[in-house]
Amino acid sequence: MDWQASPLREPSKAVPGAAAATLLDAPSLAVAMEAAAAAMETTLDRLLPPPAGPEAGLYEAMRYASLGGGKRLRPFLVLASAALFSADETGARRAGAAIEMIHCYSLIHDDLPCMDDDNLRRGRPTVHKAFDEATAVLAGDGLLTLAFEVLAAPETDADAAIRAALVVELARAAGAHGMVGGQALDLAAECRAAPFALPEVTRLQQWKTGALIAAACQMGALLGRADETARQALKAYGRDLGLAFQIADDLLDVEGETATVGKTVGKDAAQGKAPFVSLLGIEEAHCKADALVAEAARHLAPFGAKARLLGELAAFVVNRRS
Ligand code: GRG
Repeated sequence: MDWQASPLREPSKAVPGAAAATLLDAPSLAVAMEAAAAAMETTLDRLLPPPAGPEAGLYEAMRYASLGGGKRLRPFLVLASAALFSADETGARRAGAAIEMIHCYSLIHDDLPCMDDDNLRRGRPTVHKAFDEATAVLAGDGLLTLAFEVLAAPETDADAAIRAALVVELARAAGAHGMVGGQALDLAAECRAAPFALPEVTRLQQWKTGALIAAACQMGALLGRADETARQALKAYGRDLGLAFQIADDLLDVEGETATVGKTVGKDAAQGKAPFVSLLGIEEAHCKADALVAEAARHLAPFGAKARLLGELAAFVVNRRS
């Protein structure tokens, strides 16, 4: 197909390290996140199939779900982690786009009537509302598989062993012992008479949302050929960040407003979800999220000033309003 011939096969034109240094030099986290989001929009636009042919509805739905919205948190983590090691920016963008595709697929499927049955996502009708259920399922499937095609292409990294490691990292984080497993635990929790206790809830959330966030940091480290010590430090940072993110998400469901958050709030709490808030209470949940942010920042110490943005991102994640 033509669209594959160019975006997926295009040779890297980036000067290794050049743009990566620009991201770390951004005057503020907001500027850096905006730049990363703009880069991601362009990369996703080029990697996603243009709507054409009798199957155009599928491609439109994949593009609708992936373009023009979201904080692009996971790609930002790939780009900022890769930049710590001055990794080639083209590879980091492609890896960032791949993880965002997985994230967008999970949102499409999570919103389906057989899962959370939501009408609003990123301030717009969910994919099954804007299209139909079958198209939404297929759009999620299409994004899931395209993500791995992008990672496995030589343009992502010249070294096949690195590409294979990226594929394994993302597959583990997204699969049955990661995001999909976490979603299954979430569904199982709904059918139980007794609610999950804190250790079970923590494992559920580490799998459901934490795994992908941690994988984003690891993918940056892989692209940057980070040594074991640096990889472990980023792993610990990603783990704490992922959990802090989920606690903040629970708090947003209780404290946020639908118009700002861009999805229906209050629903989880009404259904006995928002588990961290249910188990800890609002005040304790805030304290736990703040403690995790401080811990996440401590793991970045070996990287010095270069990790400033990642430290600020942890604080952003718990203070965000959407
Ligand atoms: C259905 C396979 C499958 C998995 C679903 C991650 C997940 C598992 C569902 C997402 C549902 C959800 C709202 C989870 C809470 C945490 C979360 C992932 C919030 C959305 O992530 P943000 O805030 O969203 O990064 P944006 O829109 O900014 O990208």
